[in-house]
Amino acid sequence: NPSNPSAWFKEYHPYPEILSFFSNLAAEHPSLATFTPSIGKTYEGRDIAAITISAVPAEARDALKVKQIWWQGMIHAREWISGATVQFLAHKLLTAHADESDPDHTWAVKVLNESEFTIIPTVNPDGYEYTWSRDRMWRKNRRPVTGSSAYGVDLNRNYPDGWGTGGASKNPYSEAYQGPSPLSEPEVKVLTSYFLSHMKRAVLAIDFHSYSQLVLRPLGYSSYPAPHDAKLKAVGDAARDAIRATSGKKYVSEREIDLYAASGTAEDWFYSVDVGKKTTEDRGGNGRVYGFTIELRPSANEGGWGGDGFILPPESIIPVGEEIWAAMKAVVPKVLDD
Ligand code: ING
Ligand code: ZN
Repeated sequence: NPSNPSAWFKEYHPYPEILSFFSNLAAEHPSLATFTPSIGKTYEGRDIAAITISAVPAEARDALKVKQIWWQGMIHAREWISGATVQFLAHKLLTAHADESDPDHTWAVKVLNESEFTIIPTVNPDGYEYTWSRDRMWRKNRRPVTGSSAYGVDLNRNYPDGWGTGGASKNPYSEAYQGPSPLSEPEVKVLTSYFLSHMKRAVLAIDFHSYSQLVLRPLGYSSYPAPHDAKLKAVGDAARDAIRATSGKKYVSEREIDLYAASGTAEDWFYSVDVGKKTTEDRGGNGRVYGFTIELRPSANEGGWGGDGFILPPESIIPVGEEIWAAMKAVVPKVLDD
């Protein structure tokens, strides 16, 4: 329950509880938040939800050219901290706005007067539910692959930009299976359609993952330098520095391809450079949506190779939330003022 955050953020929650959390959160802040219980359905028929937050009346946002920011969590089922973090961010944004004694009140008022946040709590609810019921280490969605007894496509390899150009697998059993074709997965189709129709003034989109403590910027599918790399780097470095100043945790800010090549990712789709034409496609009305992937705690060393890093103790939810909130306070004004 959002009105008792210290209890809520003490543990991770199954999908139906996350939906009620966001629904209740919006109900507690009716002048700022709108909860959309379903923007479309997953393979198994679950609803993918969204919450939109702004202090500008909805009907005035177009005329006022209010800039838009997108946060998504849980594209990968086992990365539970990514879901908890977007819950924390949404809750913090609303409570800071509502509470005049909150140290971030002035900041929240200013930012919500100028912009609109859309948050996708759980991109991959089928996979997430599966991590509760069957296999805590599941990553992909749960669609049975035609012509194979394998299940699941890596949704972060199924976006259309650069799809199938390496750093993704054609093997349906692989954890990084790209799917039979770009946008073959209902979840990716729902998310991209919604983004294209509702995010025409987007300036920033962040896909939260775990783990390794990284702030990754485009591109992932090509070493072609992003046309806005200087700006992207400044934004990513600001996130890194804010985290360090808040919790002391070291995150690395780098280009995705310098970590490893990956194609068909959300981050590249948000930014959307057509490498062949070396241009940025108009994805948000202004052609420069800054796309980022943030890999949360623990560090690669702490997480090790056995997958334990995905099992981040719930005591870390609030500290991670606070360091990422600090990162957002650094990053959001940078993209709004650009
Ligand atoms: N890591 C990301 C993955 O999808 C990543 C890393 C992000 C690669 C963005 C490419 C683009 O493989 C995790 N932990 O999922
Ligand atoms: Zn991931």
